Amino acid sequence: MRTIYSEQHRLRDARTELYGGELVQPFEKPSRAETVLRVVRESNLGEISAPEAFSLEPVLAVHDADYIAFLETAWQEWQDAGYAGEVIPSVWPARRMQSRVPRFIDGKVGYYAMAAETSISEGTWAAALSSKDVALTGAKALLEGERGVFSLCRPPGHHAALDMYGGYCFLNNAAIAAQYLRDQGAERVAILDIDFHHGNGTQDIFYARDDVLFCSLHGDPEDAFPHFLGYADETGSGPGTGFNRNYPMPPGTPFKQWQAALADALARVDEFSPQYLVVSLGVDAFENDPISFFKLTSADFLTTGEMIGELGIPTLFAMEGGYDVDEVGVNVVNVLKGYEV
Ligand code: OKP
Ligand code: ZN
Repeated sequence: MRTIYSEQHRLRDARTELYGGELVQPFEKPSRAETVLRVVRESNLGEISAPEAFSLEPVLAVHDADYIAFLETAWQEWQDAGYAGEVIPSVWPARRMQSRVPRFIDGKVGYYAMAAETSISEGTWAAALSSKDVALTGAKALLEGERGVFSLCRPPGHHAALDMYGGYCFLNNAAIAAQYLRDQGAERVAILDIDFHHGNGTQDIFYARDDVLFCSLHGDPEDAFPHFLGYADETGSGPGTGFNRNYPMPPGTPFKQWQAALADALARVDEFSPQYLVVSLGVDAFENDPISFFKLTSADFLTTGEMIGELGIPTLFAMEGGYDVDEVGVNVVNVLKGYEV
């Protein structure tokens, strides 16, 4: 399987993450992608190629134009305000307040952020742009006839909504790729999100649509980030009713239970008969992940890839989460190797 990778991801190297009331080194850091790339190489998965550059058009097909304009200038506006730290929101349009976009950067940041852990830093926008190029180059390879492609995206994307960033995400790479496949002629595209966290951004973008099926396996929002979306009763709206499926699971969930949810989600995908499948490939469901609470082993990721491969649908794997342990590399490659069996 071909891997698409760009060194530009290194431009996303924030100094701070708000965690437990402290500013810590971010969990979502450059070494994650380097680890995955190393194991891709060592395991001879296939050719590694650089992405081609795409315009903003496929981005604006799923994100709000004013949101994109905000991301482009947020770091500069924060500097112009004279702040010494990285961009962190401190105020939100909470219940019964106005939801118009304020002029000053503090107000804008609060308007466009869905969470506060994700600092916007110098280089973040450039890295986010390159990450979407990695995803789109993978999607294009599927259109050209490849059966499976791995887009080693960083920063990740699945928490980025129509007009919100957070959860380490700025542009929704999987959603951008899925929409691009639609715009290039595919009638139906399915997105399967196996990252430990609910893909609230992807759900948000396609919630009212019946042409993109979204299925997500994740930690129950009662207990896990993003807390305010991802319940099982969120099934879609209007024409999209029935085209959104959430599988929230409790702390300690072992593979057997997770696998049953995966089998159900794959049956939905199969029934939908999409031309393409996009997998939001996070491996933070791993038992030793530092910020998650499922109990998958490295071998379980191989089984996961095999199950996805049995569908026989051309598939784009877009990298999402998976943190701080060496096994991030092996777990990702196991999914991809399992798929290829
Ligand atoms: C991004 B991705 C835990 C706080 C969680 C944000 C997690 C973002 C995950 N105390 N912080 O989906 O892997
Ligand atoms: Zn995650």
